[in-house]
Amino acid sequence: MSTHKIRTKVGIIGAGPAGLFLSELLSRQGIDSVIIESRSREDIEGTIRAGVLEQWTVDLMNQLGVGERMMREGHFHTGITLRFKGQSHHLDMEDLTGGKKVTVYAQHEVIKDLVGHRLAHGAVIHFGVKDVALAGIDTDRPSIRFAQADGTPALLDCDFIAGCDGFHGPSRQAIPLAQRKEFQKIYPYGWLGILTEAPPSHHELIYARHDRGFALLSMRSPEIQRLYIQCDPKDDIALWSDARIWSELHQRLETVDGWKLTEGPIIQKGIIAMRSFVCETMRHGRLFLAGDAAHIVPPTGAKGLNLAVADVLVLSRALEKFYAKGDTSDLDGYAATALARIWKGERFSWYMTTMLHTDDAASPFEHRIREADLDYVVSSRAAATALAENYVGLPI
Ligand code: RFL
Ligand code: PHB
Repeated sequence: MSTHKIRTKVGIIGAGPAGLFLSELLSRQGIDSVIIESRSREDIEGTIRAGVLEQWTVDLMNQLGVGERMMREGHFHTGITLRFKGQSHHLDMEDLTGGKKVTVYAQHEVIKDLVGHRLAHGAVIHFGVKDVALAGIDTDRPSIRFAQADGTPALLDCDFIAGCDGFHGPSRQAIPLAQRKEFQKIYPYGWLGILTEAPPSHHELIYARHDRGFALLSMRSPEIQRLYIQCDPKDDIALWSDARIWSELHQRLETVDGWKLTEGPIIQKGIIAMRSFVCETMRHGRLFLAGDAAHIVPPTGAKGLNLAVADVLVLSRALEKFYAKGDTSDLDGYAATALARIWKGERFSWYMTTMLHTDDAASPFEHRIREADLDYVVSSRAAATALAENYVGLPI
């Protein structure tokens, strides 16, 4: 079978939030790109992941003309509730941050909006590709070999490669191990997440710390709730019957007089492990890593998707400068610029995770410190403001 040869300026590996936003941002500047994605369109548009968008991510979607459905179907909250020691505390993010809101709009809906918009504007996205291999990243003519969905071998020849292929993709692995500077923390917690056909039990998100473990109440629509409970990351989902899940959710969330959790059929459930990870080597020759390919956060701070979009905003501006003026300075500074914000997202996600989860291995002293942290946030405007400005998104 003869090889299908394709030429573009930026070869993007991965059609997650990072890859799709990058392709959209580049097209605005007349910079052509091609996306290759290992999964099918149906698969990426149906995978349940993130829920919370930072204010500037919402603004960016609107600026790019892909925010219309989000503005109609998203949930816009003024704040969040922290629940612990039998009490609820509302953090008014809008008040604390000068008007920024908490937007709940599912990641797969963002993906649908971006894929639809990109394809309607003539973008090339190869879905269902296999055997992706990067070559020549140390040269000024890098390329990506892959097999198209029908098996035809293809060679994508480009000026730059954007590795937007998530934590398990091949891009980061293409950088020699000896040259990668990586940092990692594995947590002893997992999250069991469910979707349930029941109207939201509360009009905003509730983050609950409880002796039995953390619980989070979120939502997807007026008919669907998204709920999470802390579990052992090695737990088998088969051991979690619906009755056991509801029992834990009731115990961890119904700690405030008169508040009731609404139940409904569970339509999806799964367990995820939690890690913090940063590969500071976000650039190697003509390969640039963005999003989960370069860094992972535990989901407690609702940061991962937003960090991915921030990376590609920085990268798109640097590429724009290169194509407009031949100036490589922002490409050279890409990792440093992106990392300054990424580490703050890592810190915040670690802080929220540590403060809200129960850890059997932690000492009684550490437990008291976590409780003091929560008490501080709900009793000091300065502490609440620090949490709020991180939650709604630090400046880019
Ligand atoms: P993605 O979304 O993983 O996309 C990578 C894409 O690359 C494809 N791929 C390949 N393509 C071609 N060739 C290969 N060899 C490939 N290998 C992989 C994959 O199929 C995929 O389509 O990475 P990206 O774009 O960097 O985006 C990152 C976000 O998806 C992630 O950080 C968030 O989902 C994290 N996250 C949250 N982030 C938020 O900002 N707010 C939240 O509220 C939030 N909640 C969450 C979350 C993640 C969760 N899970 C399931 C991990 C809640 C949960 C439960
Ligand atoms: C979600 O709705 O999926 C969600 C909300 C808040 C988080 C994480 C996930 O911190």
